[in-house]
Amino acid sequence: MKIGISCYPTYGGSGVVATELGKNLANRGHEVHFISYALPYRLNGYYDNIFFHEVKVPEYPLFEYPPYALALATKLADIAIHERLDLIHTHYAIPHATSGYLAREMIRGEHDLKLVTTLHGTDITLVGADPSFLRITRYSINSSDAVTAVSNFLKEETIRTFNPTVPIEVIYNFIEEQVEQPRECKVLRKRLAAHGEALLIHLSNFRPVKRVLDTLEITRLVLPHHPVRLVLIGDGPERSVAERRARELGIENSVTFLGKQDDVYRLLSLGDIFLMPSESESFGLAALEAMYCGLPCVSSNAGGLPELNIHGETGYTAPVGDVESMSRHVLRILSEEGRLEKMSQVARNYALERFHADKIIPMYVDLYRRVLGQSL
Ligand code: GMT
Repeated sequence: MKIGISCYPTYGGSGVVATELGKNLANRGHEVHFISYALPYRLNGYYDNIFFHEVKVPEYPLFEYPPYALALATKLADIAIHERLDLIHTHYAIPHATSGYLAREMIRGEHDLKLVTTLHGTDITLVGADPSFLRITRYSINSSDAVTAVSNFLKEETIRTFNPTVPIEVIYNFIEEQVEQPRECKVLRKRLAAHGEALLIHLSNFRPVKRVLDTLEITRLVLPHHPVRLVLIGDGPERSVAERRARELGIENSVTFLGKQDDVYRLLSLGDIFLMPSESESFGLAALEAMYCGLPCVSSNAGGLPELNIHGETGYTAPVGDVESMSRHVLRILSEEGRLEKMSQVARNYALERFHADKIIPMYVDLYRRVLGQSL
């Protein structure tokens, strides 16, 4: 198949999923065209069967708000015709699904193009539900030839908020096995945890919804009972707030801010426990990647997280903001004989058994074939 993929190219779960999906499809012999305003950040290097098309929005003094959605729609239509694309798979409804819809309609009669939309989270729970976008998000969902959501939670939220007229299929996010095996980076671990302390890891885009400050509170509560270091990976609006809060709490010497990093699997593999105290999370891709690296996850029970982090097995969940319970869970994992090792193994096995790319990617391929009317 010839597949166009439109996504956000920046650090963020939806772009990561779209990029890994494209790489995987290309490996399976499909031709993949990424269409976005910049090269997706995990698309580093040369890949057979993958092509990138940059969307440019011309500058014009009248454009206080550059119309990216229109430039994207035009580019999608052009690429669909020139490359004879079978379908476009848009990730994150706003504006990608709308641009995909416009592209399909623009070339109707000239080229038959299908539109698949994957909903990722805040496009439904936050931005799409805003009155400024609600109607067009619903319209774009209903106009897609197929729609998927990354968790049951997100499917239910979509139905509740948009009452769509089309079915929403759940296709979970996935992990790709890495060449470098987890837990191989002993030297780097020694540098981060020079005194042999346990490493708590958090990875996010530091938006308020991630509740990064809770990771500091958890660390403060754990420190008197067990030596730990909190390693924060990523950057975003709450980074400087978190740096200040670490100093206010007097735990700055036990916290390391690494900023944005490319090699997240390597860094995750150094850790002992992953913290994800999010306010809202449709899935929690970073938690899945951490589980694959063998880290039990202490998370909130928001959104789709309990579909991934099984309380008492792959880690623990607690209500949003309940940092006392989360710190107790961290201590339990670190203090009880053999618990860290056991949970680490269960977390990794669960990630591999349930969310392995080899299991999930064929679901997308089947969906594409159904949409195209091809026999499976
Ligand atoms: O969580 C973010 O801030 C990024 C956002 C995105 O769209 O890039 O992530 C959403 O999609 C990810 C991939 O499907 C999910 O793993 C995240 O849970 C989801 N974020 C939220 O629902 C807040």
